[in-house]
Amino acid sequence: MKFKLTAQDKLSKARAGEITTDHGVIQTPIFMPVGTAGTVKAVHQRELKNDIEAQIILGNTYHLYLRPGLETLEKAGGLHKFNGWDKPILTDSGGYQVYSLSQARKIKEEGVTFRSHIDGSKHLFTPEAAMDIQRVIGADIIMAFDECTPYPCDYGYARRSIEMTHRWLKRCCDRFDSTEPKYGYSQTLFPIVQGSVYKDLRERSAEVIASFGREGNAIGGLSVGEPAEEMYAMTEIVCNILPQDKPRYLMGVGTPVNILENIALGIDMFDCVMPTRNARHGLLFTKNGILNMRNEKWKNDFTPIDEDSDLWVDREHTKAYLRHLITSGEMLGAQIASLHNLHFYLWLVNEARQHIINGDFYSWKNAMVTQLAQRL
Ligand code: PRF
Repeated sequence: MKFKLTAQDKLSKARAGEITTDHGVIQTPIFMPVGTAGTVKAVHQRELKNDIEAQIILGNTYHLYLRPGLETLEKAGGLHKFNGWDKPILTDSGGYQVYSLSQARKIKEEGVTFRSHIDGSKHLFTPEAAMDIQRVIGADIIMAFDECTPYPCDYGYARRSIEMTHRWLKRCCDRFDSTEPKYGYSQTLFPIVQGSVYKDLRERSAEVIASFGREGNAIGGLSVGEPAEEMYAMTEIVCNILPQDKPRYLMGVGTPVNILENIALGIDMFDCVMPTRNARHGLLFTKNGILNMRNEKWKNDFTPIDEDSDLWVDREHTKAYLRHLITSGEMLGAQIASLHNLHFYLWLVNEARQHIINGDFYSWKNAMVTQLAQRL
């Protein structure tokens, strides 16, 4: 993997760059659609590629390990071959999904034991297992096995937790560096900064993470219920410590406004289920705020879904039709809304990139944040 900084904003810490992987180039800042189980829910790979020009998608170790399982993924030749997506993929390590989805989990120094949310079967994830599994899945960028602390989290727990996450990182690196990729292209490992909402813990974690000298770094444990101002404060502290010349990935963030504010603080990569999950609930992101397609007011509105958009479904179909699909629980409603929302997120980060390159990011960002906060 290579990272090249293309431009840096003068009035903020925003950067534009380019990550090069063996599956192609990613222009940053970037948003990565979440493809938990090897599919971005309700969106076909061909739509991701041709209609919204997604550059990288995310997969989840936890889900893929449980289903279809490693034997199938290895026989397929890895996730790219299995799902037919030939551009970059990033996998999360399971160090978050285990906490949010599985039952009866126990966190110990060795790793985390948990029960599958699918069939209740018992499993153990260790840092070594998370590396081995991600070698089999074959993502271009793989994530370290960490503990994402809940919010709120008392100081003592958060302090002990980062120390364990750092020890786990050492084990991840040892395993990763002593094993080879399985499918002939290279993989890289990103470590994850934790530390809850405590300034000194975030500083310590960022210093330790940076000292590992990996090709990119991530920030976890944010957007877990803390006020946005606390999230921004933590991002700012951590970005001041993480190296300038490597990509920074803020995990699981967030709303369009969260993304713009964090780009301004120096974040290059984002992922979040929000555009796809909200789409399935009938919520559409637009430049002028959120539209609830379940609202009665769209019942006979025969204007296009989004007149500002250059996405074909936004022009081809009316609000009244999409409202009908969504309120009737039709699958096509979820498909159209998901494509719309992902297109909007990718438009937003690409606009941010162009404004960083043109040198007017800061004023554009402030105007856009105001516009996005409108209530429709
Ligand atoms: N750790 C990992 N994945 C994550 C997170 C984390 O802290 C978050 C927190 N927002 C989302 N996804 N491994």
